[in-house]
Amino acid sequence: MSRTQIEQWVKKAVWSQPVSDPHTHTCPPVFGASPNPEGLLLWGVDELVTYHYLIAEVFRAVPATKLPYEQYWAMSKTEQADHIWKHLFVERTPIGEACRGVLTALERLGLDPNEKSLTKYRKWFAKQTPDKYIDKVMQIANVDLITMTNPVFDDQERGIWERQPKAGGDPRFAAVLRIDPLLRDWPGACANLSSWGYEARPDFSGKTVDEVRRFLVHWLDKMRAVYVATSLPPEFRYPDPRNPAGDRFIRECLMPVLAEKGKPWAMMIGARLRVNPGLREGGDATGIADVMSVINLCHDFPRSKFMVTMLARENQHELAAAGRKFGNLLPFGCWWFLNNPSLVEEITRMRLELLGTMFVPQHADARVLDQLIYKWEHSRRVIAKVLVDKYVDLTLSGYTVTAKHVQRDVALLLRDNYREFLGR
Ligand code: FIX
Ligand code: ZN
Repeated sequence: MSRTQIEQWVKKAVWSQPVSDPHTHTCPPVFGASPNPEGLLLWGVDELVTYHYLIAEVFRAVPATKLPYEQYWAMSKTEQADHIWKHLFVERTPIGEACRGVLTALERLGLDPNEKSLTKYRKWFAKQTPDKYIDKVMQIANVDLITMTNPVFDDQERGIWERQPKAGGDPRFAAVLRIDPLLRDWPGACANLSSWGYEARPDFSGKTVDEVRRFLVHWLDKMRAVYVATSLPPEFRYPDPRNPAGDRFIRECLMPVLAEKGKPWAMMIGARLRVNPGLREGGDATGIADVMSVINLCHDFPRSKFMVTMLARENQHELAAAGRKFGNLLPFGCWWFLNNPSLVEEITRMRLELLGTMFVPQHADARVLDQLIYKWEHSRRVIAKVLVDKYVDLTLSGYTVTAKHVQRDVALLLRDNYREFLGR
């Protein structure tokens, strides 16, 4: 079995396999679409170029001492995009991953990524319509399912679900009940719940447990959510004697509801929010979190399912090792600051060696629809490279690798492991 033959099989399998994307921040046009400032569907070149990763980067090129944050935020979206294009794509080489991604997306859409201004791109995008453009992006990216992030505590998001009966009806998308405040700000979350007619009290008195469960069930059913997700700080611990309310919420509300519904909890651990508030969504940082807390949850709730992605590179090996101990733990994706070729390669290679094909290597985490094109192009390239090496290693042990093995494995990694874990 030659390396060249294996490379051909892997290339064919990885690029032809439709991906079911486990985590994005995009949504169908019924949620409103840019350039409507109220629109939750972000798409097109001005959104691509003003991605919060690039906002953070442009403030390295033109520091806030020269261009105060508020002055940037007072600019129009077009002016912001022109500013970023000038400083990161024209006056500097767009060699970073977030810049390179924009170029890949433009190029795969049939546009020349070497323009010195955004004018031509804007003319092209002005001819697109959101709904058809979603199909185009999914076709280019070869994505067959886009999993959303639906933060129910966000007034705009909740309002759409309450006003739009069709909010969850687009078969291209799957909803996710995102409930961060319940674990990041329990008292505030209880105040919200009370204002929505749920008798929830921070001290768990009265009918709090039943009412929080009722809230979770209501929104899981309304959204037909495929899982519940939370972003958690590096300090998250389970159990946590310093946060008895968090422990009680997990034990008495979240776990029973998810067990009843047979749905996973996606824990996204390690995001330290707004370390630089001036950057707004781009102002978050990463921190080393506690894998033992994940182990405790997998051990204490053996019938529950935990999808876990962690933000610190330092947590990845321990998380993969924990995955060897618990079949109800599914490591997924190379999240955020890890979604760079060098780290995707390191993490995917390690996961294949520790977990075989029993994990989910990537999620796009796209905030702008068009990013699906580059996030999956760049990830497929790295996943293919690692798979070739591992199959060659296998042949050196005398195993006969076939095209069928490769196709089956790639389907597991890019679609079936995720869908099976959801029970779909
Ligand atoms: O919590 C999350 O889902 C994070 O992915 C986002 O909050 C973050 O801003 C992001 O989009 C990172 O890529
Ligand atoms: Zn995300």
